[in-house]
Amino acid sequence: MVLPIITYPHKTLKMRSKAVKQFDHELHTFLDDMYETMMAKNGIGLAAIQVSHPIRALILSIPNEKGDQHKENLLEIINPVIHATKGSTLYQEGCLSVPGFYEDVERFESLTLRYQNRYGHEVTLEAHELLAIAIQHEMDHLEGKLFIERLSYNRRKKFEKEYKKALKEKK
Ligand code: QAP
Ligand code: CO
Repeated sequence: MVLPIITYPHKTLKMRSKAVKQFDHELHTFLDDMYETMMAKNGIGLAAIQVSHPIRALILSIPNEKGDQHKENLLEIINPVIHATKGSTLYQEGCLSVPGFYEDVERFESLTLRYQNRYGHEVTLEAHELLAIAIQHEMDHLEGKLFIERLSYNRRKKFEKEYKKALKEKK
């Protein structure tokens, strides 16, 4: 089932998400719905809060060299904690909850992540490049933070102006 995605400035996006405690059928169905939703909207990452569910779960489907997304490469990341970081990098980010706007954001270049999969099993992951960037973007959602909050004052103003204009034109 494709779920509705909430968009900025929806207040729910500012909520801090709660730890997942039950790795049951209900969670699995929800993760499947998140996947369907992300693919339907042409996303590479989605946090549960973006479909109004304030739990510490996110999914990532990073495209390969050809630009194809394969279900075998789907990551379902629950209760993640970053244990080490290295370097810094700039990448032009977007977000399904901030449609139509893209801007450079500074992130760690690589990181070590510990999380649980859909069965509650502990996983350790070394992430680099786009995967590392996407993890940081999605983990911000768990804290109620959007990438636009990481822009400089001037770029944030540019965003507010462009976004409001786009919202008006949609009506
Ligand atoms: C987060 O973002 C991300 O504005 C995932 O009209 C972004 O999937 C991680 C999207 C950049 C790493 C780098 C955005 C689709 C998708 C839009 C997305 C839009 C349609 C964003
Ligand atoms: Co996002």
